[in-house]
Amino acid sequence: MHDYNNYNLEEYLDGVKTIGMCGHIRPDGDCVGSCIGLYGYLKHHYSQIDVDLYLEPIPEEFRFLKYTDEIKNDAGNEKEYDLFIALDASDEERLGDFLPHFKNAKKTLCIDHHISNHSYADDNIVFPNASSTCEVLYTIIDEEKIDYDIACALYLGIIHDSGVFKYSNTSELTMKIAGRLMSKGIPFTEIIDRTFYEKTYIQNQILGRALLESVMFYDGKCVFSVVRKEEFEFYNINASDLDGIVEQLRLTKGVECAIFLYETGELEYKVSLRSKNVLNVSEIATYFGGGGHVRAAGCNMKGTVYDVINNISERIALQLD
Ligand SMILES: [Mn+2]
Repeated sequence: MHDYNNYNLEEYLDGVKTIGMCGHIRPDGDCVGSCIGLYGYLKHHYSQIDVDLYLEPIPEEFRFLKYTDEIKNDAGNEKEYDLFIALDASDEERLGDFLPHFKNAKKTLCIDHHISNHSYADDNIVFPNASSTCEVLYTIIDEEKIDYDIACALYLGIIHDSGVFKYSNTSELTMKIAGRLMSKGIPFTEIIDRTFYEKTYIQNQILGRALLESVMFYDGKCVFSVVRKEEFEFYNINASDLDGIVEQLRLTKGVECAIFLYETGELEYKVSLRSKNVLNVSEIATYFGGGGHVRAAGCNMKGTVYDVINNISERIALQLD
């Protein structure tokens, strides 16, 4: 079933006594799923190895996963791990506070699926065609050793990064793996509803507002919306409450590219880009110092909203015209 790689995690664990691991800053479903999946796998089947998992605080809805209360939110003292594993992080900077542990380690391994990943670790298992890091992880571990808890974590990551199996990164293999994970008896309906679709009342309100104030441009081929600092304060929300807005914008009929910005500082924005069929948004995000996937990418940009949209539009025009 592992038709795209021959890697085996086992090979990297030879003689290893201590492992540190982490995902990227602002952990999402695939980041948490892959980290918890691998952590559980190592804890369960390699009990002779000391493993520390570092992550920034994770969204509440992922806390049902086993082992989430063992996550270390603080980098703590300097340590020298035999092996440090970075998951779902396209570059070193995305390791945030935990980068020193990565740099200090005797050996490093990166497991990822971002097309913009430039192989920054000693060993890199990076498959841009995989739906998710969880999918890549599944293919390098021993299928029989995946228990219920690990299956829940991997399934969660796959559904989040594939948009519940609808994004173009979803393959036959993705579905086969999901099927195998389902065979472990996981509550898949609940995982999808509770972690992917469910929104709080406030999240629905901010989504509604972002849609109401969205602006179409480029003959209706593009749409953008923005959430400003004042709105963060007014609704008492944080960035994770904005998940799903850009996807709803992308679904607008006739739109090829959706752009969603939220203000992170004075004239500073976090930019999310989504495309439907032709536009390579990873190329655009990378141009502005970010990264991501062909149909979903992001970057940070400075200037007025007008400047930001203008600059992005120029890059879009280069591809579409
Ligand atoms: Mn991912």
